Amino acid sequence: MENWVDNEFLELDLGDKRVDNKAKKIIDTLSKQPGASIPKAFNTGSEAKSCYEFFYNGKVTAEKILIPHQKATLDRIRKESVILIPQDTSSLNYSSKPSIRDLGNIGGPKNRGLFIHPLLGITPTRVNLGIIDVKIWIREDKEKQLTDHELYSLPIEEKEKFRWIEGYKIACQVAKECPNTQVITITDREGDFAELFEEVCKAKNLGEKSADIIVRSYHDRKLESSEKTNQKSDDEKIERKLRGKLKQTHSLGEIKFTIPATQNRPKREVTQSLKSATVTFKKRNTSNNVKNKEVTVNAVMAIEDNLPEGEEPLIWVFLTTLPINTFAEVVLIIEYYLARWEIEVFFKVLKSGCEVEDRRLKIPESLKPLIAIFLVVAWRIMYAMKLGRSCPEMSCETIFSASEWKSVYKVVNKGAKLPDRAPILGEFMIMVAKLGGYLNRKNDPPPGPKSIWIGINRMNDFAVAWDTFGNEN
Ligand SMILES: [Mn+2]
Repeated sequence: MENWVDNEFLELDLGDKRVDNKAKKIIDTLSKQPGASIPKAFNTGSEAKSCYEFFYNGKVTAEKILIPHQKATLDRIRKESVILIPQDTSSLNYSSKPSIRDLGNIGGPKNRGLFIHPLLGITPTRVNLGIIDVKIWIREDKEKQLTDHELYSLPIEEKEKFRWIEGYKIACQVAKECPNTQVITITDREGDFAELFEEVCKAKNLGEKSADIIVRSYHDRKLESSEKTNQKSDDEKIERKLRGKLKQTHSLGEIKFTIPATQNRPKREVTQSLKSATVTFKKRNTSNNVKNKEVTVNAVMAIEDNLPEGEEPLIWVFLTTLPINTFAEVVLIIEYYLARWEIEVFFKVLKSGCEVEDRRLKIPESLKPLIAIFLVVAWRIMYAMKLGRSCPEMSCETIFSASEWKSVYKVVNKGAKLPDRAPILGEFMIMVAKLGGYLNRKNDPPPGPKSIWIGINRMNDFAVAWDTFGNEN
């Protein structure tokens, strides 16, 4: 593969072939130097100017840029038997760029910026296959004028948290378009609200292929009681809440792991018992005529026993549509939830690696397509990094061009003769990471995204030099 951009953006359609080609050149250039400013990433002033014109022309949107990548992502997902779709919100802070107009509040009195809510496709072995969808929005200032009660009374479609429901619906769409793939969307505690579970139960009752879900629980919800008795003992009252009910179920087995030391506590060995139950939420009291639907879901608890004196027990609770009958099934739910971490890595690559908050296009309509490009660039960095680990035997030429691998090989190996064949990806990613400061000592963990994105930036300079000054074997 000489150039990944041509493949990934094969079906790009911005309404004019010349604009499409310009877009691909811009994506290619920015992906080679993810952290560089536009003037620095382009060789000449006129190229940089042409890049700005592209973003200011008013016809390029984030949606149109992402369509071909989303299609390519779905093609990658179709080959998997299970795909995890973490969704999460992050704010992009442009408070230090007063030249950007029309941004919105992002929390905190003076912070201005916008929000992104991406859905990623992650394999259970944690390879990021791409961006399934992203919502980019600016919080309207009128929201600040609503009272808390008015905000509470808005229909769910008008609340910002509706994005989680939209995300679930998109995951269901993926499930339909990938008939042989089990689709599981994952949210942190922000996804724990009744309307989302109502939507999930509705989709599950339709009998069509739909997405499964894992939500980290936030509320200790009241439950419908199964038997009606007149007298309530204390035990029954406990059982009517989610956590109480889970605590009273028998343990399916134990998991053990080590949590690292923090400033306030030493590192410790944790043993958690795993418990599970199927629960029905007590019907909500809703204002305005919202119909209250029955919600029955599976719940899982991992609870620490045998605590050292004075320690808070480590408890995780998850709500899910996945089966919870056996120890193995419950362990799998926890493992899937932990893979949600990849979306946090993604935000870090986007902000620290691509420096997306340092961009200063003057209007959001121009900033959004640039953000869309960096979403794909950030994915690309994670994809290359993880492919190096999960497919180490694959030739690095499937990802990198000849001038890229040859120049890096020469630099890292201090001018050694080039091999006849391109190195395998696992070895090559170590070379790229070494350019980014990775030391590769015996007990070092595998290289992380930071050494990879710095390495990719440097690799670009070497590849340009390779093409410019010629080379001898
Ligand atoms: Mn979150």
